[in-house]
Amino acid sequence: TDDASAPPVVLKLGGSLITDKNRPETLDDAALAAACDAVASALADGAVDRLVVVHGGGSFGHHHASEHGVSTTAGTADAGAVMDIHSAMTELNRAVLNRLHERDVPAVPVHPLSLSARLEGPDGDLDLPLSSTATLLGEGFVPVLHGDGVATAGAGVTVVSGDELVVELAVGLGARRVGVCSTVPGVLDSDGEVIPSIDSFEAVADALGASDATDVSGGMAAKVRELLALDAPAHVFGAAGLEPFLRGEDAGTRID
Ligand code: IP8
Repeated sequence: TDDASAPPVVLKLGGSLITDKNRPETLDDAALAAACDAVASALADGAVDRLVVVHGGGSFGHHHASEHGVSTTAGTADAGAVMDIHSAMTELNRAVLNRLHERDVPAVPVHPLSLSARLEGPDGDLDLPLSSTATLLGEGFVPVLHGDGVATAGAGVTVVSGDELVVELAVGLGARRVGVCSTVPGVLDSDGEVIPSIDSFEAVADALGASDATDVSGGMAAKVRELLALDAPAHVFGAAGLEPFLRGEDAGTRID
């Protein structure tokens, strides 16, 4: 645990998990508290020593983004629109931080809008410098990033999703394990059953209703494809899987 470059665990808390998606800018307090409890106890007893948290937008970011017609590929040149999205997301981020602090987790915010860019336009790669996050980790903090606006060459500001951030962080920091916690208990097959383990996209493409070639619609198929490409094992699980995941056990669907 003294090795400053020890690989971290990267955990995404889905926006749908920690907010009430039916009410604008409303937390799901019970779900957020339970997630923060699991994080705090895993850190306190050493089950996890280095952790980066990412959270999505849920009922905070998404309605502002869609009101202004902003998405991961459609940008805005309107500073007011950028502020609506960013302010809602920093408000959610503050709520997450507060609840972690209440449990003595040394969480600090890292805001992607101030850090990141799409240098080649909306379809290009995300540039996410990681020196601040890596140094914070080395100093014993738990960086907490979030879906946000992101400067995008030729398009103003687009949205960066929590899922994109998870992939960048996992690759850039050489994550040990990646966890994606949402309201679904895992990747589901066409009968609604959790698929325990996925090691190739072809094996599950039919079950996910996705064509191997094109998947612009995103959703779970795109997520699975990106998580498969990582070196680190990834798990997709629901609230009940968070504690086992943080303890190093399999939870939900293992993607590796
Ligand atoms: O909920 C996007 O993050 P996501 C957040 O992870 C915004 O897709 C700014 C709409």
